Amino acid sequence: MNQNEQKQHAAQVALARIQDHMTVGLGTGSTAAYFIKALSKRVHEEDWQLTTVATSKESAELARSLGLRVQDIDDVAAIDVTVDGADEVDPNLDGIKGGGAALLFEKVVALRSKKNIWLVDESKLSPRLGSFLLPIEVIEFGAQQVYRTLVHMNLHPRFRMKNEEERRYTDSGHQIIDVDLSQQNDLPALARQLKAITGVVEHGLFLGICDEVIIGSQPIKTLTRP
Ligand code: ABF
Repeated sequence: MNQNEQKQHAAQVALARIQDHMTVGLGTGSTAAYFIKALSKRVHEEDWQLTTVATSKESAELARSLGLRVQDIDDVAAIDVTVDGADEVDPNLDGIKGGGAALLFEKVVALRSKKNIWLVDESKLSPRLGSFLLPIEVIEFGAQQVYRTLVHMNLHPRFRMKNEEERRYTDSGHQIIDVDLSQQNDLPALARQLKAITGVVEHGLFLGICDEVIIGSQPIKTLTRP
């Protein structure tokens, strides 16, 4: 199976985790998009009464275009399960997210969800996080100062660019700085150091958050948090 087939396969399997009347968090990225499409088909087939909370404008627009009910996170009592993609996952179900520049809303939704499921193709699996650059979301004011701090932390930062001239902005109007954590040995400590930098809003280290990874291989493989 190629990557897209694996993503679609994982999305289909994830449907088994969804029931009528649930509130479902919708991730961002191509794998999450496959899930949103599969979910909308199931909702219409079964006439489910189901609410969703999106992690980006992109996912909200896709879900609404497919007839799913999308509510603001502050308008739902709880989120039963959130289904999202990831950029890199290790055997402990820790991961790096934010390749799609949606890490802030993804982490807000994930931390308010009773269960978090990530859908991946086999290319996302790593014995140790660091193959994928770590995205850090920073406010625009003083972004260059944060960049300099990250240089001094030996993280080899680079601004996420939309094109040759323009920087990429998030749904919140923030910027993204991607850093290399391959030389870092204590990721929980790094996560704390990054959050302590004034101007850093959030980072893409999702540690101890994911409950189940569905790998869209044939046959399907799942990893669950012990
Ligand atoms: C999203 O899933 C992002 O955090 C991450 O970048 C993306 C993975 O993208 P894709 O599913 O397109 O491979 O949650």
